[in-house]
Amino acid sequence: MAILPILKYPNSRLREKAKTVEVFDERIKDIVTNMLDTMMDAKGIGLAATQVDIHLRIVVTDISEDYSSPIIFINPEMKITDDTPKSYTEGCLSIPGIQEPVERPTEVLVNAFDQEGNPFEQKYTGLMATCIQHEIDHLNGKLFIDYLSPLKRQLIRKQIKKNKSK
Ligand code: GNR
Ligand code: NI
Repeated sequence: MAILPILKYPNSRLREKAKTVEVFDERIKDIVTNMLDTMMDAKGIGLAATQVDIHLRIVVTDISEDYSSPIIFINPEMKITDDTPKSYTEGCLSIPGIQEPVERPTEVLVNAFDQEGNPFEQKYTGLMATCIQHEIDHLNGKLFIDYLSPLKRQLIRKQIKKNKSK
């Protein structure tokens, strides 16, 4: 059990593309446990392995109030089942202090494996649809601020620099 350090923007490792998990062994279970601990410690609703500098296609989420409903996604694949744009104010543990609205498809169908290597398929709407799209983006080296206008991104970069120096 361990709390792992979370990479912070603009660390270039957040831009790496994570690799497919090929073998479901104890090492993967350990990573999942440590990611759940790290997510809870940071009070997040999701965490991608990329954010803890592990470049494997592993995501953990828990949108419940009391962290009683974790969902583990290994090698997640996503299909958009309703592309109506839905706006949600997003934040990211790798970009602390920044919250901005982002539009994403309303409904997605996700295929993934759990930590035992069992496949599952589930449709998501609402906060969970936003969350899983945000997490799969991390596995592909993409951040929510990439969806904002260049002007807004520049303002955020300046804000982060300013916060760093104080
Ligand atoms: O904790 C998180 N909250 C959140 C809120 C709105 C949209 C997405 C998220 S995910 C974020 C945790 C995180 O950075 N996961 O990568
Ligand atoms: Ni994030």
